[in-house]
Amino acid sequence: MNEPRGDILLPTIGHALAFINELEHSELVGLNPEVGHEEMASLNYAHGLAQALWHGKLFHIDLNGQTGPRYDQDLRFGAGNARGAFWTVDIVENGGYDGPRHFDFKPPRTEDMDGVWESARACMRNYLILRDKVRAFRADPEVQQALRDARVDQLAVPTVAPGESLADLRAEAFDPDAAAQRGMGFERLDQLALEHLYGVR
Ligand SMILES: [Mn+2]
Repeated sequence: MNEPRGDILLPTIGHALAFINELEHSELVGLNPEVGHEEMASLNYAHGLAQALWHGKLFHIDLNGQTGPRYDQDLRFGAGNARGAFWTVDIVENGGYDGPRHFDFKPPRTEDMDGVWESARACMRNYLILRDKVRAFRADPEVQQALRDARVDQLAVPTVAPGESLADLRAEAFDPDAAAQRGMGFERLDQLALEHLYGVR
C-alpha cells in the first residue's frame, strides 16, 4: 500500500483501515504495508504495523530499506533506517503477526546475478541479526523493568475496573501535582533498545 504517486486515495495505513471497515466483506481485506512507502511519507513503519495488528488487518508485510523522504529506494532490509528496522522486527516477532516475513527490495542495477543473490541473502541475514538483538532486548531484566517503569503493561487495562461504577470513578480523588511528577521513562527504554542495537549489551 501507499505506492508512491502524485495523489493517493488511501495514502496511509489509517486511511486503508477506515476504508476496509466500510466494506461489505471487510473480513476478506487486509493490509500489506511496505517499509519504504511509510518512511518516504515520514511515517513510523513499526507503529503502522502495530495499528494494523490491533485491528486484525496485518495480512502481509513488504520489508525493505529506506533513508528518509526521497524516492522509493527499496534498499535491502536493514540497509536503511536501522533503528526503525529494530522496532519493525520487534513488532513482527512480538505483536502477534503470523504471516510470511516477506522482502520487497530492489538490488542496484549495477549488480550482477551474484550481487542480486547477495542482496537477497543480506535481507534474510539482517532480519535474523535483528531478531537475535530483539530477543536479547526482551530477555534483558533491565528492559523488563524499564517496560514496567514506562507502564507499558497498563496500556490494555481498562480505566473502569470490574465491578467499578461510573460513580466510583467520579468519586476518585485526582491529584494533578502528583500526576505531573510521574515520568514515562521512555528515554531509558529507548536507550536500552539502542544499546542492544549497537551491540554493547
Ligand atoms: Mn518501494
